[in-house]
Amino acid sequence: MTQTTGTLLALYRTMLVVRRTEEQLARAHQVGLIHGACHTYVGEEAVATGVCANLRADDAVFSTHRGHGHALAKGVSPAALMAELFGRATGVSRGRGGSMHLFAPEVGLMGTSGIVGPCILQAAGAGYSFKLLNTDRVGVAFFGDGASNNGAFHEGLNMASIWKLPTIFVCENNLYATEVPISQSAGNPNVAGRAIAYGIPGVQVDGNDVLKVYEAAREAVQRARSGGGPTLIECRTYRTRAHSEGMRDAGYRGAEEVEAWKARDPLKLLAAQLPAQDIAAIEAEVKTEIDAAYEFARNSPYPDPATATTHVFSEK
Ligand SMILES: Cc1ncc(C[n+]2csc(CCOP(=O)(O)OP(=O)(O)O)c2C)c(N)n1
Ligand SMILES: [Mg+2]
Repeated sequence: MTQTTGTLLALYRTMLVVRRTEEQLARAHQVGLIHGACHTYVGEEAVATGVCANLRADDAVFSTHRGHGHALAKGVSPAALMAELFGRATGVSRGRGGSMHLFAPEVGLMGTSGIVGPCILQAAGAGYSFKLLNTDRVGVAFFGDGASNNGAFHEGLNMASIWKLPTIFVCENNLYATEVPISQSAGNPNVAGRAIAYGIPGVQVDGNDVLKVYEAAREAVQRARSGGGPTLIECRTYRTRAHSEGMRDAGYRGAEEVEAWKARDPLKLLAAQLPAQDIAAIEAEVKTEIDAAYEFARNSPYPDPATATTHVFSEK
């Protein structure tokens, strides 16, 4: 299906917001503004962008340790994301969560998590709830190739299958779990092919081609909303920075492999199909937005120590 130039430009803009935000976060990590781990999504932007472009704010996304791109594509602002990583009161989780505890129910971001795997079950649970409530909302899990070897994958896909849940399982297969290649960790590295075992549709797409992701997600979302049950989408992609900022990025993959994937950068691939002046205008707009987000985050206050025990328990 051919998409309009407007759709392509909107997809490009979202990918660029994710890219520029991550680059700014990486610099901020280097100068000590971010405490704790910071797993960037550089190179994988097409996945969150292509999937979330098909979602509404009342659809629920459950994410991972590498969740900044999911948060941004689902509607969290770069300013609220950066402030959160800087530990500021204006952050999306009021500065208390950091990179791996981003939570914005108002836009359907139901949490990033440092625990690899449970997001698969949470998305199945959301699908179960949406079905019981008789809505057409969908639950989406983003997870890595590493998570696909976790027990949660089996339980989540099986339950979603037997109960025909409106859940979409998006595996971001970037070929490595930290430094372990999927060829060494999976008896069957064809993740999409495992869908057969659960009796659900499974599709493998080029995860660096945002249009391929967009179209696969569109079909899956339509199926889920209309009562057709879950889908597994495997997106073949690659992270071009280290597993986490500050970690070494050598010894487990070669420079030629990284360069080959950089040549298939998702932004470059889409830009090649769009007018250069439109791309330049989006670049300028996004630069202004990210610069302002950084200033906002850097100048925001830390939470008041007197409030350290608020938001710990539910307050009626
Ligand atoms: C249950 C659990 N086991 C192990 C870890 C340690 N760990 C953190 S990230 C990671 C790799 C995850 O790989 P993958 O799912 O492919 O995601 P990617 O980092 O490639 O995006 C591991 C093993 C963890 N956080 N949680
Ligand atoms: Mg991985």
